[in-house]
Amino acid sequence: RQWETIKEYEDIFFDYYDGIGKITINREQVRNAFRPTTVNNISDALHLCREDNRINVIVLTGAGDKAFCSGGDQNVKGTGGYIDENGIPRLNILEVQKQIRSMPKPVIAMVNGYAIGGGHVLHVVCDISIASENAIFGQTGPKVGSFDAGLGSSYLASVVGQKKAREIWFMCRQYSAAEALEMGLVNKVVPLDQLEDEVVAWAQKMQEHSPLALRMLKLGLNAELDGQIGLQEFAGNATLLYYLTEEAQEGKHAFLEKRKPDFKKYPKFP
Ligand code: 2NE
Repeated sequence: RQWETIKEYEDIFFDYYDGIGKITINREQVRNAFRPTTVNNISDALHLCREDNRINVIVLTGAGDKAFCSGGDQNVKGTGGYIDENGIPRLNILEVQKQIRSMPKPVIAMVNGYAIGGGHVLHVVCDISIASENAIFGQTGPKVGSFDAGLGSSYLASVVGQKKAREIWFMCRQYSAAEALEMGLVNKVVPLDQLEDEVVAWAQKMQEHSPLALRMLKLGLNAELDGQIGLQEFAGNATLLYYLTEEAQEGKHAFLEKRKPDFKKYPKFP
């Protein structure tokens, strides 16, 4: 499979193949932990994925065969967050979580090893998680002086249920891929050497389907959980669909032509 580089970054690879934009965290020496540079790189690549018409599905993964992502890089954790090159503490991984959630295209986590701490949250917020048999899942926050009580807890509870979400956070245990599948935390588990083939097959299947339908479904599934912000995202997309109608065009034309709009001629559906 010939992946083509979309853009070069310091901490990630960003590649394209057959409608898929693949973001790979490339910090194997720290089990693909993220530092502020990594987060900025992912955020920029996600922005490009949103804008690029060739890209229909996004895949997020980690380099090598040991880790998807081990969360925040503890080497640069300071007072108030993870310290960037200017000495400013940041928690901007939360922005990346929001970008994934509001991305109007499916995002698949290709979990190729440890998904731990903030790395676990990253796969949780993706739409689909496909894991290799060696993948290991878990939160460590309360053990290392951190927590994600946002999507990392509330959305996790929507995925695996309240009791299990509390267990995952309170006990800080590690779970095998088989256990993750059992609790509905991942969609499928395959041998590591088949992981990318499986993910590409899922991405190709999704691309056979209507992108607008997938987009509205994702937003609807989010909206139920996201309160007024979920409604805002959903309504924004309803506006997009409305703007595609002649009825909406009539309002604009009437204004520009300084006449009364005639909305009566458009069909009303029961
Ligand atoms: C991931 C895990 C379980 C892997 O274990 P293992 O035995 O396969 O590898 P090892 O030896 O622990 O790690 C290999 C190298 O990677 C570094 C290690 O320090 C080690 O370095 P060397 O000794 O070879 O020099 N490494 C691994 N994870 C790192 C990390 N996150 N930061 C910096 N260096 C790391 C095991 O390594 C592990 O448990 N890692 C720590 C997981 C963790 O606690 N992550 C932070 C959670 S908090 C968070 O992510 C967060 C949040 O809660 C809220 C907002 C934002 C972030």
